[in-house]
Amino acid sequence: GGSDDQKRRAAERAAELVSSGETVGLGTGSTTAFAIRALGRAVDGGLDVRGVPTSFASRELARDVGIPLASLDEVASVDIAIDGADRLDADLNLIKGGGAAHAREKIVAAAASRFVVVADPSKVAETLDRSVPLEVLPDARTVVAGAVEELGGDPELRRAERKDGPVVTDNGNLVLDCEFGRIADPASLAADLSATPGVVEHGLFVGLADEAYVGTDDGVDVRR
Ligand code: DER
Repeated sequence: GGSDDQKRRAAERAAELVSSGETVGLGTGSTTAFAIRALGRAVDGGLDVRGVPTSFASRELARDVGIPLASLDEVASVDIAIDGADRLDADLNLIKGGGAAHAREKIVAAAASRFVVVADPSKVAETLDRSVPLEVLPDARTVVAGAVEELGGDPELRRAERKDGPVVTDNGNLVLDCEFGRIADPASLAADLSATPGVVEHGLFVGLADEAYVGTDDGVDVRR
């Protein structure tokens, strides 16, 4: 992955977009964490915002840095959402879900008037070519795996690192990482995955991002 400096540059530039009085969607992952920390400093300096976290992790970090929080069910929309990505292509379509938070992330991203992705250059690809995480109802994992194979994918249950057995999401579901190879038509695959019973949410974010801030060694590359 990219360097912390690259991630920090992108994230801090995105955090500057947030104005007083706004509600901001707080994404999940190490890149967005820099934006959350920057917003915490801005709140100390008088910025008046409400943060809507997308995971246990981003809620804990936002609380630590003093950002006033609103829970997802308290807001009908957010003014701006800042979140990372595992991959982004030239059309700003994304693969997300490396942190298994993509179900809430997508709700917040879709509810945002402005969705800004923050990334480092290692995330950028011509076409999306990485496995797609699916959050699945636990009992549906076998039927969903079969449906994924029908779609040409290779599903793998995401194992936990410091826990026996699989990763369990903040919503109590499991994650299948599905390798499809190069994804030439993300919109079509996204539609097929959304139509698969038992899939709570997939990690393809098609047509959601308004802009991407890609941190480089000497600045931020803004893509719209
Ligand atoms: O889970 C996600 O979609 C995250 O945004 C994520 O995978 C990016 O994480 P990173 O900023 O730590 O690479």
